[in-house]
Amino acid sequence: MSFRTHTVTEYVEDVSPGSGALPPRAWYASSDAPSLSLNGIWRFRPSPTADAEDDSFAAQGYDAADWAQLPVPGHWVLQGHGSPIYTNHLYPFPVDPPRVPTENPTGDHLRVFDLPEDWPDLAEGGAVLRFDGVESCARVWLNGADLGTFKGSRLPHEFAVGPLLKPAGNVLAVRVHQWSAGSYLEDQDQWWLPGIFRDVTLLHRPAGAALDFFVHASYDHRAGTGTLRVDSDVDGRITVSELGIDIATGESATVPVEPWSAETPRLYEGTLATAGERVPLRIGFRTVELSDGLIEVNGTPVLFKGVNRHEWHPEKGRALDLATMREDVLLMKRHNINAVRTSHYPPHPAFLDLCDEYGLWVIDECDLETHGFTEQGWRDNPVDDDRWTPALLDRASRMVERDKNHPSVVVWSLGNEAGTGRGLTAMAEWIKGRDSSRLLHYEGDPTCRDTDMYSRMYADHAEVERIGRALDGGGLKRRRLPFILCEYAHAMGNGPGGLADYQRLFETYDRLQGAFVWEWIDHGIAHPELGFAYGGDFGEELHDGNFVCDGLLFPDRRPSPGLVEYKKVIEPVGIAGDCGESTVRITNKQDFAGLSALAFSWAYEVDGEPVDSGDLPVPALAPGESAEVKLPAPPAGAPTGEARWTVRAALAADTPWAPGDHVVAWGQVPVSRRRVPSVAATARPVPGDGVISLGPGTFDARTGALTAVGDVPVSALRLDVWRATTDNDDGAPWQPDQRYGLLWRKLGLHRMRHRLDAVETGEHTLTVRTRVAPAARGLGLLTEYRWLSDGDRLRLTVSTVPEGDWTVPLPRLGIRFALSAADGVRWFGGGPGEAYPDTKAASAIGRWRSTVDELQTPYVRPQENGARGDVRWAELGGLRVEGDPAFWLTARRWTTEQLDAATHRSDLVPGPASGSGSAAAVWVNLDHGQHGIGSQSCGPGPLPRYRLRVEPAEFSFVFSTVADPGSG
Ligand code: IPT
Repeated sequence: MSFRTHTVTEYVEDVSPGSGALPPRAWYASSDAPSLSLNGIWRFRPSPTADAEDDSFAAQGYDAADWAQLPVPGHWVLQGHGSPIYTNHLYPFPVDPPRVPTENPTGDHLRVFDLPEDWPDLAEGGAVLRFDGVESCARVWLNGADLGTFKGSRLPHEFAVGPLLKPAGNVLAVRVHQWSAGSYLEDQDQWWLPGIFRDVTLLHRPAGAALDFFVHASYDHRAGTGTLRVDSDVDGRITVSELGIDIATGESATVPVEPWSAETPRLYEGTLATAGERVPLRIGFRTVELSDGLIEVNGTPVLFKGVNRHEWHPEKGRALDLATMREDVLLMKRHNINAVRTSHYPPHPAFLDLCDEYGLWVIDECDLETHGFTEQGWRDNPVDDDRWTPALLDRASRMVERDKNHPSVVVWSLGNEAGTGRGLTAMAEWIKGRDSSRLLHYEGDPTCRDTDMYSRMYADHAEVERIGRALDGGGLKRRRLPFILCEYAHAMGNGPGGLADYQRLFETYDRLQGAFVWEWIDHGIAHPELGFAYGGDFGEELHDGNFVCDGLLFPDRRPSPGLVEYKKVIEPVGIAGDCGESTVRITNKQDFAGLSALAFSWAYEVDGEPVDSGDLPVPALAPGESAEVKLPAPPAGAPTGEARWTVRAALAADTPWAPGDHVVAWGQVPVSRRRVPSVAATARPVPGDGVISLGPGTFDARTGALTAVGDVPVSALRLDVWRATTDNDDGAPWQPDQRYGLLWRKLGLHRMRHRLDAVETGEHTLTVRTRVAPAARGLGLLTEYRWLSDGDRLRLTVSTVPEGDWTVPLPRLGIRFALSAADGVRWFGGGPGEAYPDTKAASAIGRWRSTVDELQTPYVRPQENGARGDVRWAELGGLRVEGDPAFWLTARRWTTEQLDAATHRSDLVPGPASGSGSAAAVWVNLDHGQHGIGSQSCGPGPLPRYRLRVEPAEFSFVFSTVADPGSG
C-alpha cells in the first residue's frame, strides 16, 4: 500500500501562479485615498519545512509573544535566521519540476495593526492589501480569513480586503516558503533570499476609485506634437493644466509638447480624476518604433550606454529603500549611463519613477529565468511546457500592467536565459497585444522569433563588428533587426577591459545600438570578519564563489575603476586632438540634446602643472555634429617641458542629478613630447667592505643586489613577471579561449627562480647577469641589470631576452623591490585612478598625489590592482624614479604572493619585508609592460594588441633621493 501525504501546502508545488489575488493593474499612489504602510517590525517564526507548523497562527487572538521580531521588508536569511545561498545557474535543489525539497525553510510572519483614526468609514469603499515582492511563495490570511496564495517574487500581488477590516486589532498573517514551483522560474544568477522583501501596504479604495488605467502619450517628431489618451477602467477626466488639456478618459488630445527622452526627461504633471479619487500622472511624450531596422525614439535612432542592474544592498539584499534607489540613479547619471536593463526582474516600482524623472532608458525585464535546465539540455524546461504557460502569462501581465505608464520603459524583456519554447511566444503575443507601443526583447532565442531586436551576450569585438556590417548569419528576420548586447564587459574584479574598443564599434555601425555592462553592483554581503562575503562563505554545499561580485560598484556603492572607465568611454561629448594641433575636435555624441547645458573650458599644463586656463567657446552642435574648435595661443612665458591642453565639458548649471561644475567629458591634446631622462655615466663603481658603491647606489658586492639609494634602503630588487591573477585572467570554466591565469600558473610564472650568472664592474657600470625561469621548464628570461650614475642619480637598464618555447604572454614585465617605509606617493603620469592597457581611457596625464593605502583598489576577492599607467616619474618613500620609457607604477603593503593567496579583503594585512627588519614595508612594482585585462571571467579575453608578448625588451629607470612627500 502506498500513500502520498496530502497537506495544506500543495500550492507550494503547484505550477499555477496562485489563487485569490486581484488582477494586475498599474502601480500608483492616489492623491487623496489614504494608504497605510505595513512595513515595520513583524513577529516571525521560522520553520524547516513547509508544513512543520499548522496555520493556527493566522487566527485572531493567537499569541505570538514568544516569536522573534523581524523588520519587514527584509530577507530573513540576512536577519539572523538561516543563511543565504549563492548559485549562478545551478538550482540549489534537485531538478524535478515542479517538486521542491522537503527541507523548505518557511517563515510565518504576523502583524497586528489598527487603522488610523482618520481612515475612512469602513462602509465607504473597499481596501486592497498589496505585496510588492515576496520570495518565493506566500499564503495570506487577514483576520483569520484565507485570502489566497501567490508566486512571482518580484511582482506585485493585491488582495481585496475591505469587508475583513476592523478599526483595530487586524491580524495579518503571511506564510512564506523559500522554495516553490516558482523557484524553477527564478533561477537568476544571484543570492537566493527568501522573505517579504518589498513593501506591504493597505490601500483604501473609495467608491468610484480609479482601478487600472493606461496612459498613452506619443510624440510626433514631424509635427512637434504629443497625443495623449488615457484608457481607464473607471471613467473620469484627464487634466494637464500646463498643456491646457482637459479631456475625458478614452478621448485623445493632440497639442505641441516637448518630448521625453533619457537626455531630456520632460514630464508633464497631470491628473486622472474619477468620481472617487484623484491620481497624479507624470506624463512623458515619446514614441518608440522599429524603423528601417533601427530602434527609434521620437524619430531618432538611440544608442544605449547601459548597465544591467540587479537590486542590491550589502546588508539588506534586495530590500532597497528609496534613498538607495536614488543613489543608483544619480550614480548612473553622473557616470554618463543612459540605459538600464532591469536584470532579471522588474525592480521596485519606485525605481522606475526615478528613471522617468532623471532620464534613463529602461528595458524592463520579466521575473523569469530557467537557466539551470541547460544542465539537462533544456529537458523539462517550463517555458516549453504548456502546464506552466499560465504562470508565465501571469508574470508577463503583472510586469506590463504594473509598469505600463512609465515613459522610461521603452522595451519589455521576456526574461533571461530561459532557453526557447512556446511559453515565451505566448508571453510575447500577450505583451504585443496589450501594448503595441513598446519593443520586445529576449536574448535566448537566436532566431529572434518573438523579438524586435537581435540581442546577444558577451560576443567578442570581431563578432560584434561582423554583426555591425550585417555579415552575420541568422535567418532573414534576424538580419533585418537592430542589434544590442544585453550583456557585455563582465565587470568581475579588475576590469572590464576593452570597453573603448567596443564603444568605437557601437559608434561606427548604425545597426549596433549599444550595450549593457554586466553588471551594476557587486552583490557582496557585509560580513564582520571577511569584509564582504560571497558564494561559499555561508557553507553552501553548492555555490559559485565570487562570480556574484561582478559589478561596476563595490557592494558599498563606491565606484570601482571600471565605472570610471565606462564613464569616460561613453562620454556624451567627444573631445580629441592630435599632438601639436591648434584645434580640438568637439563632437556632440548625444541623440537628442544640444550642448547648451555644458560649459567648456581649457587648461594649459606643462609637466602636469596647470599654467593657465579659461573658457572655451564651442558652437552649438546638433546631435551627431562635430566642429574643430580653435584653442587659444599657448600662454606667453609658459615654462618649457611636456605641454598639453586639457579640455573639459562640465554642466553649466546645477541639474537634478549633479552640481553645476560636474565634468561630463574631457580630452587631452599634447602640445610637445616628453623629454626622456638622460644620465651621463660619469661615476665609477667603488668597491668597499662587501659592497660596491656607484654614485648614490650601494650594492652587495657578491650578489650585485641594490641595497640603498642614498640613505633610502632598498631590498629585493629584481625582475618580476607575476601578478595576482585577476578574475578575468583566470577566466570562466566554460571559456573556449586560452585562460592565461591558469596557463601562467601551470607554467610556474608565480615561482620564478633567479640564477645569478655574473656581477661585473666596468669603468662606469655595474652589470648583473641573471637567468629568470620556473622550475621544471626549459624556458626562461635572460635578464641583465646595468647600472650607471652621474654621481647624483642612478640609472638602471634592464634587458630581457626570452629563451625557449614561450606560448603565453607574460602577466607583467618589470622590476619589483621593497622599501622599508612609504606613505605618500606623488607622480606625473596617468591618474588619478587605476589603469591597465585596455582600461586606461579614464587615465588623465597630470600630476597626482595619493597614499600607498589609497592606491589599492579593494576588489572583494583580492587580485592584481592599483597600477597607474604612463608614469613619467614617481616619488615615494624618499625615492624618486623616472622612467625611460614611461612605466606602470604599483605600490602596496603586501607582496604579490600575499595578494595572490588572499580570498577576502580581510586577508590583506601589512607585513614586513623579508630581512628588512623593519615593521612595515612597501612593495613597489615598476612595470615596462602589463598584460591587458579583458573580460574573460565571462566574455572574451584581452584583444591581441593588449597581450604582453614575450619578446626581447629593454627599459630604464633613473633613481634619486628626494624629500619624502609624507602622507599624500
Ligand atoms: C549571463 C547571465 O545572463 C547573467 O545573469 C550573469 O549570470 C552573467 O552571465 C554572468 O555574470 S549568462 C551567460 C554567461 C551564459
